[in-house]
Amino acid sequence: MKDIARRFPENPILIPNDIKPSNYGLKVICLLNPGVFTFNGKIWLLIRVAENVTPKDGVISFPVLDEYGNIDVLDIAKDDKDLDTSDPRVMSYKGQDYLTTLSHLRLVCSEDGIHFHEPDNIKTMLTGTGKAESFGIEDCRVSKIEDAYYLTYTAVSASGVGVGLRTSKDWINFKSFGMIFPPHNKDCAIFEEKINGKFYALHRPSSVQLGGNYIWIAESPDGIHWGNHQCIVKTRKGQWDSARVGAGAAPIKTDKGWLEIYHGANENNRYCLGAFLMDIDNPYKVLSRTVQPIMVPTEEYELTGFFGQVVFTNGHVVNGDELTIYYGAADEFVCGAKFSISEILGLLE
Ligand code: MAN
Repeated sequence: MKDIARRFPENPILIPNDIKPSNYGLKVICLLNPGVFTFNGKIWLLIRVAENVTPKDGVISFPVLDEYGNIDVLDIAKDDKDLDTSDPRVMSYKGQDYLTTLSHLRLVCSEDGIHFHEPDNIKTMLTGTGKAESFGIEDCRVSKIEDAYYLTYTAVSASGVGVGLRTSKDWINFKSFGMIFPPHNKDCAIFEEKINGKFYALHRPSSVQLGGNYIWIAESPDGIHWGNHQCIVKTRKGQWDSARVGAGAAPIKTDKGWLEIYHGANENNRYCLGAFLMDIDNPYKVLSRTVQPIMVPTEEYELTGFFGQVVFTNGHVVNGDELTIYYGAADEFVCGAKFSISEILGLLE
């Protein structure tokens, strides 16, 4: 299978040990799926930090935020017959699903795009707040529209998985707009330009019965209230993206149209990346899509980890023809890879 990614030789560029836990008694289990943006002449990652309490013998601990933002821990014996441990990411106990880690978002910055550090003079941690985020916040896309950054992230709680929105102009003050796409929904990326005066966003509602895990598009007068939802990209039977598809970061403006890098997974939960192209004036119209993936998990750090066989991106930097994606590998490490945009455009069919 053709893989056209040029991976950083330094990969993984961040591993769980590189980041201090958010609180005493917690352990960073995974660093993954960073949102990416440029600000003050630097490249920034808004990383998903997934934590748990220090492991205890014989039990699995589920950390959850209470209404004051404090962490409550539910301990369940590993051999409890009501506990289903088949997925290391989410487990069900007596009919209720719990996440095995609690995620928050952390800012790191870099001068060269390879070596990242936590700055000391700004607020670097964004945590779940309120009932809809009690199981944490994850996989943030950062879109810069005019002078504001729009943060769209997965908000998780016992009531479901939806998309939360916060905005900031200076990364010190944040405005929260609550949940903009209710459950079940994730993978929301807002276009970085208005088209004919309207905001556009890709998002991924899911249906367990009729329908599936497909990419949808919506429009909005203000970036907060969304309507005219339409399904534009579906899973493909028997292919690498047969089980679910979801948008990566904000679409890239090219002279051929809006180019979107997306993830697709098959029935074996192998996550690869592909691309599709939307019409420049009417992004509801998909012009073409790659048949083969443009990136496949092949390296040791992509094949083995918290959840193996995963490359997942929700952030990138564009510099002329060069696209640098940052991605989560095996749901545990942060990595980088470069692509040529014209090469990706050449693979669209
Ligand atoms: C899936 C995985 C997890 C994530 C949950 C909730 O199970 O992507 O990593 O925590 O969904 O979003």
